[in-house]
Amino acid sequence: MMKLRAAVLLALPVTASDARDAGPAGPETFRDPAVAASHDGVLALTLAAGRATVDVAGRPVLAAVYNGSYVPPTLRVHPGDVIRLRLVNALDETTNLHMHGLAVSPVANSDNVFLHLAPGRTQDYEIRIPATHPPGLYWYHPHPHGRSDDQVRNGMSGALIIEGLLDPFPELRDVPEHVLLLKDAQIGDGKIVRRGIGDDAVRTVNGMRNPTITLRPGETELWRIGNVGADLYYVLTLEGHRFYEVARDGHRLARLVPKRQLLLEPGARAEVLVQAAGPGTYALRTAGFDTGPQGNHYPGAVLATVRVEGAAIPPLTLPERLLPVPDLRNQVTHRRTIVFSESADGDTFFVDGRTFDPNRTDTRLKLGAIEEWTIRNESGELHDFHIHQTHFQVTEVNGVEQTFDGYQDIVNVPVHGEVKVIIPFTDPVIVGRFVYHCHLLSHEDKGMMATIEVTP
Ligand SMILES: [Cu+2]
Repeated sequence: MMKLRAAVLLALPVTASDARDAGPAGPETFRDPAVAASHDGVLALTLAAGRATVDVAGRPVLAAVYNGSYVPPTLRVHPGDVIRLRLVNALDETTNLHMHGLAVSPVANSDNVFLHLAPGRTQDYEIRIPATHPPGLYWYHPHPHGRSDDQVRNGMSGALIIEGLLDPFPELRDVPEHVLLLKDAQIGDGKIVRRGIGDDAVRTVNGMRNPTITLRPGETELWRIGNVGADLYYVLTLEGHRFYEVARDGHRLARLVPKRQLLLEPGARAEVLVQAAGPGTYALRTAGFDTGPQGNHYPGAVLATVRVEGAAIPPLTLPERLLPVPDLRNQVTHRRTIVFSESADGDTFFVDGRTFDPNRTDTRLKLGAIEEWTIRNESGELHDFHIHQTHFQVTEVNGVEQTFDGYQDIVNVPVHGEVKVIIPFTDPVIVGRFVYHCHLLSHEDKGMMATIEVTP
């Protein structure tokens, strides 16, 4: 055990200029998304996809959303629960539903992205969460090839939490928590519009622009932060503070990793402990970002203002170690290489030289395989690799061995570079056919997705 609180105060003294840099405080007080929680092992709910005028950054915007809200309910379930979700398609286009990051069945009316709902149709999904499922932050969003980007950009994405992340740690299990869903909106004439990636994007947290989050000096909170937008990267900093990363992409790390900066690729999540410094005002920012010579660059923004005030709370002593996570190196049964590339005009995107075809099976393997995939990016812009139904261990980035702290389900693939990941296809629940793709959804929609079949 070590006292991290002292490190926060001593290493990062808060100055007057920090407070000035925070920018104008948002008029809104931070609010968590609404919650739909399971009872007696069942979460039953209806999500209606349709166009509605919703509140985005404090103004009315016409958007395609779930249940008339830019930020739909956070689904909270326990391992072993079942989600019975009725999806109503009141849009004038096809949609469907994906549970990002869940290790659940990809067939029938479970997490099956090949299932599509025509306009006017209703589909009952049943998602059985295994009793051994890792606790943490996941998310849900539509996944109809060709329309995923537009639907998620409109606001069709929400959080899903499997309870129990901090349960093994008595000193942490009762810390207050918040869900911070990062979305970016391009707004014109009172509706969501499409511009170049990142151009004039309004960055929001739970649909609010620069809301104020208030903590007491020394108070510790768990922030579950999800990048649930379609295409933008977030690089988060909180003035005068570090993030203590507990989990990445819904997978608890083996240790609490202190970070001054959190990179959240499209689709990625980080669950972090934040321990408030002394009284003051601190900006939660995302930095400007450049995705490469063939890519996009866009400015940063203040996402939220953290106000620390009131009576001080004796800071918790944060544990250094969490629980061991099995290292998959030395267990690899097979190796393969996946190539991301794109056409010179940047309008068509390929996996292994082909665009997505739902009727073709690109990769076949047997349950029990633990594979090392080299994912190579032959284009001049970033892509982020994601595979459904399972997590992976990142072992190398551009030939540099990576520290092993835990698993993830999203990894950035550097421009003209490569990453190595080890993917376990060992959970019998994932038998079936599913997909892997770039999670910049505009790239996925333009072809950068492939199919995989796991057979018993
Ligand atoms: Cu991409």
